[in-house]
Amino acid sequence: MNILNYHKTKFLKSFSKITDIEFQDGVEIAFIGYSNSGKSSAINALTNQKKLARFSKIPGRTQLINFFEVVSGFRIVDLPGYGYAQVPSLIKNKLKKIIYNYLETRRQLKCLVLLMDIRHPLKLLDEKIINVAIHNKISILLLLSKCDKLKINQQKIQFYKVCKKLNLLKDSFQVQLFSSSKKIGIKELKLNLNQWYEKYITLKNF
Ligand SMILES: Nc1nc2c(ncn2[C@@H]2O[C@H](COP(=O)(O)OP(=O)(O)OP(=O)(O)O)[C@@H](O)[C@H]2O)c(=O)[nH]1
Ligand SMILES: [Mg+2]
Repeated sequence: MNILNYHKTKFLKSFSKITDIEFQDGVEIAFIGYSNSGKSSAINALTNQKKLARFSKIPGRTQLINFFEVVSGFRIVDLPGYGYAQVPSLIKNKLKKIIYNYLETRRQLKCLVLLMDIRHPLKLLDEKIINVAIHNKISILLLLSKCDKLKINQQKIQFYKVCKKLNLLKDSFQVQLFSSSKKIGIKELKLNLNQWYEKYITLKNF
């Protein structure tokens, strides 16, 4: 297996409009989820860099589509979060449009890493995103984020609850526990990303 050095990931550029994105070759994996679910922190944990993706206690921190390059032709994308009540509705609608536009039109997007706070998984907008991804044939990995906030037995209960609910969607998803602050699930995340990368390299899909 081709081992990727995630710690060598570099920031490329940010865009506010899909049509402005200048990267055409290669494939992308995007981190998506409710605002404050821990997307930017997860990218920092994955790459073992403290400030690669900007994170914040204030929800709505990420308002652009941020591109990072793991290796030539393989990018990680940090998307703005959706659905936070305290973000003004004008901005919320703008962000929503950017996210859906990106999901529906970006042919380089092959996989989504969907982060859901383990205490509130599969909320309405998460289910909508899952359906859009299924419709557009984008693979999904679900991370139950901030799992350090729950005791181990509670983590298991949440994990099985999510798996059971997902079974009803009759599609196969991978689900894993994740914590950026306690470094839980990072090895598994890397393995999953490696597999996707290998798959697209082998298919010479770009
Ligand atoms: N306890 C705990 N807190 C976390 C974890 N990951 C992120 N946080 C905290 O959650 C808050 C939001 O993290 P971000 O990474 O900025 O979240 P985001 O999903 O990128 O947010 P937006 O950019 O607003 O969409 C920050 O205060 C982080 O420190 C985690 O694994 N455990
Ligand atoms: Mg963010």
